[in-house]
Amino acid sequence: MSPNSYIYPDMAAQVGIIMGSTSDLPIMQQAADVLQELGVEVELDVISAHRTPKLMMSYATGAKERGLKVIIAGAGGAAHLPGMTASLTVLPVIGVPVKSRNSIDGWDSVLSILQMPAGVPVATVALDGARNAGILAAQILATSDDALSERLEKFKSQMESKVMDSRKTL
Ligand code: RP5
Repeated sequence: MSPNSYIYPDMAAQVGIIMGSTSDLPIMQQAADVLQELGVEVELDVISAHRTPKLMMSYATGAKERGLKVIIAGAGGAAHLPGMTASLTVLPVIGVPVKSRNSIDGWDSVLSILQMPAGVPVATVALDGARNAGILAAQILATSDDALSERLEKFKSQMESKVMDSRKTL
């Protein structure tokens, strides 16, 4: 398959989750898991800004046309995938800095994703914060999806109940 004509099978996905390497998967899976809990269709792929730049370009430029609404991009070290993806699409991009094996201490991943130039925003979550990236993606989608908004309300009240219950165990 040519990297310039990459065809994704999951035409129903609303959120595209991409990561620089399979080594990011244990973290990035958490975004997919929470989105699935919330009933949001996702697609998951490995796309490297440095090792497969043409694939990144074709993914990012075709994402909106394929029906994606939000992209979550995770990478570590010199983490250029989220920012470069954001430069190629008008879809909102949520960046997940990963504390990867080539990361010095995590700050390199955080700052590479966070410190974007004016005009090209990436909504950056905490180091290894893929679960929050998934929740934020759902919240973005929920601005035009009442059923999802309802599910998010439930999700939040379950979190509240858990904390309230934990107070009783102290
Ligand atoms: C980044 O380099 C990837 O996103 C990953 O976090 C890190 C290490 O990649 P591998 O050497 O494990 O493939 O580009």
